[in-house]
Parts: sequence; structure tokens; C-alpha cells
Amino acid sequence: MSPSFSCMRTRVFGLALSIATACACLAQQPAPLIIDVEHRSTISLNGSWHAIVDPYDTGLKDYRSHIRSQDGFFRNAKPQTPQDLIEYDFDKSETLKVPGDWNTQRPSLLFYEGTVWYEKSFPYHPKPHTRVFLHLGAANYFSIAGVNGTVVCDHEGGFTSFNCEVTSLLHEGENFVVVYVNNTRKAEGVPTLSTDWWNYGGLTRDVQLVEVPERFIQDSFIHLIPGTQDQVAGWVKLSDAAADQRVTVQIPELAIERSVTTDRTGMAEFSVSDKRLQLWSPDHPKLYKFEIESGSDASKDKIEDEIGFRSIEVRGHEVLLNGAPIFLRGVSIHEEAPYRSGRANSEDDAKTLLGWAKELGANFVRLAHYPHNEHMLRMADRMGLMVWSEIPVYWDIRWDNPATLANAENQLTENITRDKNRASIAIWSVGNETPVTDARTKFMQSLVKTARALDSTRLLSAALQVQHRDGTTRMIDDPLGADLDVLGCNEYIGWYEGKPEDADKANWKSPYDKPLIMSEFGGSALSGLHGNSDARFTEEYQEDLYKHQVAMLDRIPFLRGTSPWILMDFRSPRRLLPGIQDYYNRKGLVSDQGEKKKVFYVLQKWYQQKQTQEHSSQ
Ligand code: GCB
Repeated sequence: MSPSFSCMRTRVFGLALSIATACACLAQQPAPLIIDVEHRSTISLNGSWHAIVDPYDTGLKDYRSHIRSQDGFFRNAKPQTPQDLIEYDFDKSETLKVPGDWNTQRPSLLFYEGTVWYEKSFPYHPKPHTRVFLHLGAANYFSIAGVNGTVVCDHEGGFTSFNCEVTSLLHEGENFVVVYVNNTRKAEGVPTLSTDWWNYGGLTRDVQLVEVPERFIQDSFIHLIPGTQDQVAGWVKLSDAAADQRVTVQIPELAIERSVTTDRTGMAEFSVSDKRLQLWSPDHPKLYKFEIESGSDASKDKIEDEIGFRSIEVRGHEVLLNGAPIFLRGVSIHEEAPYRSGRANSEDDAKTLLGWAKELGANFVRLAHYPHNEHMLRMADRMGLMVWSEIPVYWDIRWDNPATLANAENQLTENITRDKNRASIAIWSVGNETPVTDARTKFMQSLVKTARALDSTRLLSAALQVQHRDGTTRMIDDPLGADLDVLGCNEYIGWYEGKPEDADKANWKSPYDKPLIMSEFGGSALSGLHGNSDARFTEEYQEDLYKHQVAMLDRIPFLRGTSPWILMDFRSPRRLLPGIQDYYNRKGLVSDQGEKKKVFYVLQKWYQQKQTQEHSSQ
């Protein structure tokens, strides 16, 4: 049988469009996302992968730019006779580590934006009544996956998980998977051409095979009913639309068990109430083991997760966690690896980053500017940190392009699908610093609508900016504010705007009766650079800026949270000052090598005061 990859579908990505026009196409969408892979039977494909750097897409297209549907690199071909012409060889190519961005693994790839082909061989023993999915935690930015020479799916978006079914392609013995990954920036992409973070390419998160029964538990949503303290509700969705299937949910610690039956779509809803339920909060991040069982015999499936129950609401200017007002003492975080630089991808990375946030006195983190890896969310659940989760609708997206909107909607949907059972997630953010125009507001409203339809238990926000200034008054009157539950606002008084002391006179107003989170403020300092507090890039300047900031923030009556920019220095292609920036954004409270700057302690002290005030007013 000659392996082929003749069917790739039309996608918004320019490359995929050309693939589509070159072949008569069937859709090759990823399969619906399987959630909670952490608690399934999996075979890790992490480790060394052979990698071919392919700047001209030679493995995909011939010299006339036609798709190589018969002899492209997905075939992982080997010469059978000395006459065979095969101009690539995965086995002889150097390797890259997965998970991992390619940029920080080889000096020659630091600035590389383009295609890299990944290949890995693995043994497999097919099991009866078992379906198998190739699951990729993330591939930045556009990827096409193939198994044993057949393309199985393609995916756009660099920060969300996807999976494709490979059951019929696997055989006894050695198998191989090839993944094409391209991180070329596109004007119509999400994000678009310009960002203030490094465009790390590659298979940046875990890759695994997930084994499930013939009919399996595809998805579930488990949450406290908003406005209650003891009522849990949700739904379970099976992998196919089978009616009258029995689904049992259990919380063993509370001896709770409910059995329900699926409807025609394979969905079953449930609700339980129990006065003994302990609610999740940053002070008491209680998680319960939650079991779901479905079917019988070959279609019997069982998964368990650790779930926290809490409610998050707004009332006027207040944010209420489990019915009580709370101030969100936060910090913004990029998915940047502590100590070694590159994309963060492990549980240890999550422990270090979130550990610093805890040390700061935070009860909240803003995971900027895209969905982070699942380790971060699970760690936040366990450590007791509320999370703002964001999609990379950043700066100047193509607001009028329907394909760009479809892409953003898809990334939002994938984000919510994967993470909706994490108690830590308090806020879905639909974007950052998007310029106010009618087209943009319509685009963002559409995202808000989608998020609300998928999850009505979380708050919605976006990082906005001041729209009008009148003397010392700053007005947060972005029209999108009307659609949000919480206003986010980024401001850089004392860094991009005026002097740190200008904050002393700033007077903040909003036309909305809604809480505000100051989602960014800050300034840069090179760790270890000392001088006068009016000298840019010194630790003293940054420290002084924060002192003025916190005094100002204390005067904003509707402020209910802060997530200053940013926990740790991170790589950015926009930061070119030699000896100071060297391609790093230096606004971190902590350097990329883990050194705490003076400013860390200013914020820590302020958060201690906030916490004391909150406790004494309860
Ligand atoms: C911002 C952006 C953030 C940048 C930051 C900065 O407003 O939201 O992504 O990194 O400013 O340092 O300029």
C-alpha cells in the first residue's frame, strides 16, 4: 500500500489554503478534544525526535509549489534500491527534545521562523476494543500530523491542545509519527505579526497516545451551581451520540453517587447537593476526587479527576468568591521557563513560577497572553491561585476577516474545553490591548458570546486601556466594557507615560458599575543594576515606580484586583537594548535567572497589607 497524504482541508492559514487547492480535500479536522488526558491510559511520545529544518517547505511542496502528495516527508521514506532518489533522512537527522521549543535547543534556531519536521518511531501493540488518539498539548503555530505515512489532521493555533484518531493506522511492532510544524507569523493569524513575546516554534508541550474504549467519556463539565454553596451540577458527554447509556458520577469522600442516562446526543446531565461540601478557595484549596463511569464491557470507561467547587460572581464593584468579597492580589505570568529560558512546559516549571507568585502573597495569576500548559492550571488548583486565562487576541488583529474570527473562536473554545473543570479559573479573557473600533468591538463581542455560551460560571474580562484623559482624570470607557463582567486595564504611568510620580495625581473613572482589575502596570529593571531612582532600568527606578503605583491603586474605589507586569523577565524580539535588554523584556519582579529584584518586596509588602485589611474587615 502506498501511503499518501492527499487530503488536507482549506484553512485560514495561507499555507493550508495552498495545500487545499492542490488536492481534492476531505476535512481533516482534529477529533473532538478528549479532556483530562492526565487521568487516562496514555503512552508518552515525549523525548528525542528526529528533526529536519525545512526553510523552503521542501518536504511539503515541489519546486512548482505543488503539494507532494505522494512523496512528501510524511512518508518517512527510505531508499529501497541504490537507484532511489530520496533527499531526506529522518534517521540521520539531529534530534530535538519534545516537549520543547526549537529556538532554545540549537543556537542556529534562535531566530528561526519557518518549518521543522519532527519524526519519532515507537513500538505499539494494538489492543482489542481500544481506540487510540494522537494528542498534542501544543504545536506552534500551524501543524500537520501523520502516522505511518498517512496524514491524520492539521491544526492552527500555538497554545491549545488537539487530538486526532489513529486507531486504524497503528500496527503491531514499530510505527512512526511525523509532525510538520510551521511558526511563520501571519497578518491574519491569532496572534498576528507583532507581539511582545518570542515566537517559540515547535512541539512545545507533551505528545502522547491516548487509549480509550470504543465508546468513551469525551468531555464533562462539573461545577458548583452559581449562587449556591452546596449544589454541584454538570454534564458528561460520551464520544458518540448514543442514547440510554448509563453514566455514574461519584465523589467517594462524601459517599455521593448519582446515575443518569444519556440523551440522543450522548449527553447526560446530573446534579447533587451536600451540606458537607467544603468549598475551594486560595486559603483552602480543597479538591475532591471525582469519578465518572460509563457503559459496560468493551465500552466501559472510567476516569477520575480532582475537582474543586467554588463560585465566582460580581456584585456592583465587588468580586465575590464563594459569596464573600475578595481582592485579587495577582501577577501576570508568561509561559517562560525559569532559569533556562524558552517555553515552560513541565510541572516543575509550574511549581517554580506559581511558587514565586505565592511567595509574593498572591491569590491570583494572570496567565498572559495565551492559554498556558495544563500543568499550570492543575498546579494553580492545588496551590490555591485564582487564574485569569487569555487567548492571543493581542493588539492589531484582522478584525474584518471572518477566518481570523473563526480562528479566535476556535482557540477560545479549545481553551475552555480543556480547562473548564479547573476550580482555579475565575476569569476568561478575550484579549489584550485591542484598539477601539466598531469592527474590533463586534469581533470581541462575538468572543464574549461564545465564552458565555460555553461556560456561564466564570467571569469575562479583557485587558483594556484608558480611552479618554481629561487633565489628571483617566477614563476607562471602552465600549466593550459594557459586555464584560470585570474591567481589565493596562497602564504604564511612569514608564511609557510620564514619570512615576504622575501616578500621585491620577484620578480613575469608569462609566460602568463593575469591578476593575489593573491587569498591567510596571517598568523595566536589569537585575543587579543599581543607581538613582530616576535612572531608567535600575532596580531603584522600578522600585520607586511601584511605590507610586500602589499608592495610586489604593485610591481607586472600584479596584478589586491587580496583576502587574510581570512575574519574570521574558524573551522578546522587540527588546534590543544591548547590555540591558538583550532581547528580554525586563519588567520582571524576578529575573530570568530567578533573582528577585527590589520591587518584589514592595509588592509583597503591599499584598501583605491588603490581606491584613481583608481579614480584619471579615
Ligand atoms: C503591554 C502588553 C504586554 C507587553 C507590555 C510591555 O501593554 O500587554 O504584552 O509586554 O505592555 O512590556 O510593554
